[in-house]
Amino acid sequence: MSVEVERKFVCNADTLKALEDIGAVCLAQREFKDQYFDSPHFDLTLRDVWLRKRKGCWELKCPMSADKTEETGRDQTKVVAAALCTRYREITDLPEIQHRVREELYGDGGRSSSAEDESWLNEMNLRCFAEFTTVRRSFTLEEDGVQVDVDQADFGYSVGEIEVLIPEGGDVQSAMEKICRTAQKLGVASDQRVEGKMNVYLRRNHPEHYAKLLSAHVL
Ligand code: V4E
Repeated sequence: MSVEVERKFVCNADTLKALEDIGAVCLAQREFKDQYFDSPHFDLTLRDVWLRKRKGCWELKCPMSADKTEETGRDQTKVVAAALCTRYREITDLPEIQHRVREELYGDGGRSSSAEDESWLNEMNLRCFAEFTTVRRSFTLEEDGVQVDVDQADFGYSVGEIEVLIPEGGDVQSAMEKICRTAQKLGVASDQRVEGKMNVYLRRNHPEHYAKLLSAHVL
């Protein structure tokens, strides 16, 4: 299991040029469809748990709370950097995903089914509530392990992400510092939190649920 530490930024016409200027190398451009699933009462997303299918593979993102390795103290720069970075555990092993989802919904892990068999979705009353396609350009930077994605979603929203993947229990503080340095080099180090694709999608397509997620401080 890995932890994704990530900061979003606003993309504009200058973003690709700025990436080139700081020596970012384009790894790939690809297109993928995301389908997000939840129960009828949105029990997963209200707990900040995000179940999705991308290119035929299941992925679960669960929040990772700030831990004691993140020593922000009174250093205002670190406090802001920590507030702007999200940290989520990413689970891609299907039996583990099913176990976690069952735990979230029913408080018990239960049995798991095979990858081909999607009856578990019906069993847990999970339905697709969001579906959109993204064109993503991915860049890598010389700085160890920093990836920058520039996303264009098919509902007319574009956003950038600076991300570092670390192993579970890895150094979150150092990941956030790398992200911060990259944001500064790119000229996108605003102290405003930038909305992800899902925020915008939900505000437009599920305004009631969006309002609940805001009230629950998930978004
Ligand atoms: C974690 C999360 C959601 C699930 C989608 O996560 P996101 O990182 O936005 O996905 P994507 O496709 O852009 O990147 P990838 O997974 O390919 O790296 S939807 C909302 N959240 C929570 C969340 C939040 N509270 N604040 C911000 C800025 N982003 C996400």
